[in-house]
Amino acid sequence: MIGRREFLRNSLLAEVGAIIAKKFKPLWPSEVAFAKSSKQVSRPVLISTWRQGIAANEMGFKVLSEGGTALDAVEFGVRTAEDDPKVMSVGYGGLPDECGHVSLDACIMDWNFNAGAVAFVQKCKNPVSVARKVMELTKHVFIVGEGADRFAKLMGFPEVDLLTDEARKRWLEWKRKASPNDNWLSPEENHDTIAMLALDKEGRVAGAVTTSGLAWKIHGRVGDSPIIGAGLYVDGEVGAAGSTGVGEAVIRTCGSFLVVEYMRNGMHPQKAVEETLKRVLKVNKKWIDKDPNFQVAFIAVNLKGEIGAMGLRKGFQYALYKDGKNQFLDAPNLI
Ligand code: SD4
Repeated sequence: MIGRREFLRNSLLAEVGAIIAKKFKPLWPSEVAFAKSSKQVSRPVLISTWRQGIAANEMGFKVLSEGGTALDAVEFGVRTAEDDPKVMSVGYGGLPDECGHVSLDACIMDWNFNAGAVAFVQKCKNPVSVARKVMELTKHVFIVGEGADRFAKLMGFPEVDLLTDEARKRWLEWKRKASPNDNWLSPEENHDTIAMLALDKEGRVAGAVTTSGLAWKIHGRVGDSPIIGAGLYVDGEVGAAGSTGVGEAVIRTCGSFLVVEYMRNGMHPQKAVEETLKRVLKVNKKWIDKDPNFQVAFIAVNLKGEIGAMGLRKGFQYALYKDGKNQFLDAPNLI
């Protein structure tokens, strides 16, 4: 008998196969030139935030092995977290806002500046795939709220109640304990957003981010995760970056865009994430100093397959698939 996880994985893979068959596009001439000219590279590379990144990378690697692109790899990689109710900051089973409503944010971007995003999705458990539909089937980049749910329904995504019994129980506990001094955040409940970057064998780079956002947030709040330039940025000539942590701090600094710009100017991805975190610290110092749990972290990859990963504070972990190994690693911290 096959287990639930295996079943989910198999059905995802069947869907991936169908999508790859339909959507696979040949490389642009410049991409072919790049693929031929770069010898000192390690590809493919998959890098994802937090523990659920392991399953995401595994799925991403399967997708690549079956002929998918970096874009397919990140979409179907992060869907493993969206579908898993035990991951309580992403997708189905995510923790709700202060009113007990779960709302999801996601975005996706490819190596040709195509991008799609959705925010405040309340009825669909795979916002990353809705974001890809926005990117591929509309003239827009970002659709939010009721409009995003309506668009998802039109695209054939089933309507789902995203609040699980476990998430509701946690919300009721939080409400019982909430005090006027509560900063509404707690470290365990807010560090599960998945950002995933992929560099495929051919040198195409892509990224995706998906989250239920900060637990107990004000109804209607949207963080950095679905914002192109903040939670994610991809430039096919340079590389990609994605973030996790307190989204407000990342929005204030256009964090992922800044990482990519530093890489464009010649920085190694590790140096680029470090310099960006220094900027995050400078800009957000008054909030960071007050809260010992205030965390922001970035991951990055360049076209050579070099990677960067760092947290503002100790504790950021990520999954890295490189040179045939999928490893769960501790990232260094800035402060
Ligand atoms: C947000 N950046 O909504 C997200 C939360 C997060 O790990 O990343 N948690 O602000």
